Amino acid sequence: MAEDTQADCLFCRIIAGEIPSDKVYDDAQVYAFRDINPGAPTHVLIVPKRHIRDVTAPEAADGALLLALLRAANTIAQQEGVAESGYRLVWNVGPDAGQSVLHLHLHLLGGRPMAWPPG
Ligand code: DGP
Repeated sequence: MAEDTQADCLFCRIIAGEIPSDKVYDDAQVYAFRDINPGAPTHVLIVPKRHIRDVTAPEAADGALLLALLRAANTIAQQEGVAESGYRLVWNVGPDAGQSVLHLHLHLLGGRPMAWPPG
């Protein structure tokens, strides 16, 4: 996956603190904040601090970072009180999925029952 912070990337600017966000988690590799347009009572975006464009070109070297995202998701689910009630982790990829930001991010949604398959 591509690296480096991109000055014109919305999520890179949020991670850098140039654009305000409602932080819910922060560690050396991962930053997470509330989605500006929540689709559920809990809707958190879990983002690698290193700029990675999307999930379409993973490399072996990214394995530890992908694990860090999942570990952060587990921690956030506990923090948000949805670990027991359940939650959904979503990667949107491409136009049909509605992907709008080209900086890898995992959605964590919970706090209400959710239909499957999604609409
Ligand atoms: P996706 O569609 O998977 O690319 O998700 C991008 C999400 O990012 C979308 O649910 C809305 C959210 N979003 C876009 N701009 C901002 C912003 O400036 N702040 C926050 N907190 N979320 C944003």
